[in-house]
Amino acid sequence: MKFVVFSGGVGGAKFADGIVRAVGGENLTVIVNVGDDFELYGMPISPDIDTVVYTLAGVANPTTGWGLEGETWNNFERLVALDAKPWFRLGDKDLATHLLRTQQRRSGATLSHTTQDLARRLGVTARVLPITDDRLRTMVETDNGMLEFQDYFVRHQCEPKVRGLTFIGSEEARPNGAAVAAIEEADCIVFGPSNPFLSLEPMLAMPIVKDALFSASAPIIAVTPIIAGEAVKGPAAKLMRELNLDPSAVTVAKHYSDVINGFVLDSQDAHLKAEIEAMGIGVHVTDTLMRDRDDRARLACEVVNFADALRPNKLGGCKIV
Ligand code: FO1
Repeated sequence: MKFVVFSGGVGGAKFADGIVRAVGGENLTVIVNVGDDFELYGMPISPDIDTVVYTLAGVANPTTGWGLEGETWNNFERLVALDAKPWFRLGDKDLATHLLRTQQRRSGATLSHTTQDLARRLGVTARVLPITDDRLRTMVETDNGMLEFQDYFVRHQCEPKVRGLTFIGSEEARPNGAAVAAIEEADCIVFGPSNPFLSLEPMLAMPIVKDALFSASAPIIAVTPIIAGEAVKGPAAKLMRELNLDPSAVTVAKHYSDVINGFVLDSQDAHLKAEIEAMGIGVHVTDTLMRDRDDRARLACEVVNFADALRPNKLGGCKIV
């Protein structure tokens, strides 16, 4: 069984962790957004990659979802004391990841290599692949002008009104060959409950990735990141309103409708099922909120069984380990 999960940060990472428990890490490839990546103090930072790796390693910060558990902030507080006005919180432990990656990248290693290396050091069994080793950057067009993603998301706390999104490099960047092969060979592809516009769209905006999804033989299932008109985490609903879209699961399904066969809808939105089915998309209704690790595994297992129902050749279901 070969599973592929497309992930941004926290939501997709938690779902991928559930898939590991449902089918085993050796059967999972997580393809991760790099549109949020940027440089800080000369160090390359890959927030979504780190969130996925830390979550799969069981060491993610349970409160924030990003960064490491048991973190201390001496370095950040020192920068404050030096009046360096830091705005992006790199914890003391997390800093080790960035130092290591900076050293490796300066020696010529690709982001794929540094990601694989970090995952191995942390004992992650799933394969974690950045969507590309080339430059792909999300730019947010706002009332305050064009902002780099982390400038919008962290420095400005998603407050500026969004007018549009641009993914620099989406046309030119070469997708990760292993990611394209994983899509082609997959038995099941899932778009995790990440922000469809900020986290998944940078990857889907890459023509070769979209083409690979169009020709994939596996069912493609999206898990809703919107419940009862609100995002589980982050600015997805606010962003949708600012882009004049109705912040609902139907809008998410419509957004993905050219590629997906299945949609996982939250029980609170069960009344929207028929509207999504009318787009020719199969719908599974369940509790999609992942409060703890058991929720992640239960949701993942339901998605595996839903995928099986959508496939002509059955995978044989799922048992949580
Ligand atoms: N998000 C914040 O809201 N504030 C932060 O200071 C912050 C620091 C940070 C450090 C390392 C890391 O891997 C992620 C971090 N994030 C922070 C999360 C991250 O910037 C966003 O959640 C993602 O880019 C969106 O998926």
